[in-house]
Amino acid sequence: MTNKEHASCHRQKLELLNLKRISAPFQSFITSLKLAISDFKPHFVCSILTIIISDALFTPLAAQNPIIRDQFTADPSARVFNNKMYVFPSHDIRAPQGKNLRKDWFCMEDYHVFSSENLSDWTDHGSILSQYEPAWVDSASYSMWAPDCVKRKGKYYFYFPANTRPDQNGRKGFGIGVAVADRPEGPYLPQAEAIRGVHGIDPNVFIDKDGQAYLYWSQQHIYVAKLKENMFELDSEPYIIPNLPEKGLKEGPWVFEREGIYYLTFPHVENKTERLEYAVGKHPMGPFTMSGVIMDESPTACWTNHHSILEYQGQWYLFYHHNDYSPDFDKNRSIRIDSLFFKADGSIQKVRPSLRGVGLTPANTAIQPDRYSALSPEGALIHFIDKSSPFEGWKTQLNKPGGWVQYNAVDFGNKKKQRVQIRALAPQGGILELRLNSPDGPLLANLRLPAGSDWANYDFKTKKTKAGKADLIVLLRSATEVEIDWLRFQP
Ligand code: FUB
Repeated sequence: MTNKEHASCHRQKLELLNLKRISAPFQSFITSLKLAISDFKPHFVCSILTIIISDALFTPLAAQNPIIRDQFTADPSARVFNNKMYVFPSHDIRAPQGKNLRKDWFCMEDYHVFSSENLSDWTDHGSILSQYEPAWVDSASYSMWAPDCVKRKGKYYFYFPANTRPDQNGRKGFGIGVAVADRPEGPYLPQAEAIRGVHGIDPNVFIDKDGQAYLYWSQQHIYVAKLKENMFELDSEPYIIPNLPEKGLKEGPWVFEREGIYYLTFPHVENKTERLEYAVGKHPMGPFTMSGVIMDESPTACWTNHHSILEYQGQWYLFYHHNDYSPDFDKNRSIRIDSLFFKADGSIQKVRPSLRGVGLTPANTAIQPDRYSALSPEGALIHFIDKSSPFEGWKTQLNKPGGWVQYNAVDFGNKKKQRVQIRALAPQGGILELRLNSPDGPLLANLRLPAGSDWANYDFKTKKTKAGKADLIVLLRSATEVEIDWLRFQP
């Protein structure tokens, strides 16, 4: 092996060993490979490494917002268990008739759990717990608010708030209970009683490096207490975390640690609605110092925001919610993901809420331009496909020549995509151009849509344009209006 070959092999080895976005089954393979490196001949190792690097070793992580598209979801507590992303959200529903429930308030009967390996395709594992199961819950209250779940010694502990049954004095209020399972998907068995000494909502559990677990929750203030080894009982008196904003509601604590800094993050109403803020400290119980805003108030006035922050395959993510499918009623929410970045000093860069979501979207999946990253100032609008049936999703309406929509970060791969399919509606026919990176960027395809009074799928040939990884622009060239549901490229 020459020096040059050796250097290149060494570089490949380093790249490989430092790669973080490696799919789960490959992680154990790579560990074995690391062990084997000293035993095998360098040429042999190098060829294996080359094959691995160039092949399907990465799990492409991508998501368009909102991520769950067939039901309302809110208050996302995201966790990585066994190399897979799980989300434990609240499950908003419309208040059922005849139950004496407020029509203008939160209504939650049960919890579902969702999992995904690529952040795009989510499996709904169904209902894991309902208000009818835990003995201590008022089963007519529809108050299964924001939960959390942690893994400890092979068991999964699901923490949830709910209205308690009235006590001997008729007193009710929010308690926090625990249900236990052997798998993240359940079945979960609830404890008969709520955790003693805890009154409030929005439980969050953080397990420190030394194995000590802490329970955080909110009730006007943000509280913390140590949890006993059994994870059901407090091991210290509830403690109100001081030095947080005094004015305005605080709730939804989420604590994590990164490089020795403990981040206490929470929604807080500084002005009119909730924004996500954070404080940092050197210990899970503080003291904490207020450090900034993670996400501003919703521009469309969704009153709550509730979030979680975690790292998955080398990237940090913010899970949060917005009332995407219910613009007129902000108690029916939907969960979203956006990427989160730290500055060199450990402070968190503000996250701008997006429809586009995260990651590189593979060109052969249904790209929804209505989950855009930019729109032309005129001639481009987003609407529900059918306002009376929001879960059918949205459409992009291009109604002025030159109007465009940009959907960033599409992965067209190494080989040219020969064809593009589009689902569109063009009552008078119309011409669209697909361009790369900007409205006057390289032309990828010219789509001449025939007149049609209904939605239809059309198939076109693409130009010989090299695309690679690029932003996709869909531009209206004709004077006639075109509506677009999705488009997808094919080899
Ligand atoms: O989902 C009900 C409540 O709204 C949560 O418990 C709060 O954090 C807020 O998101």
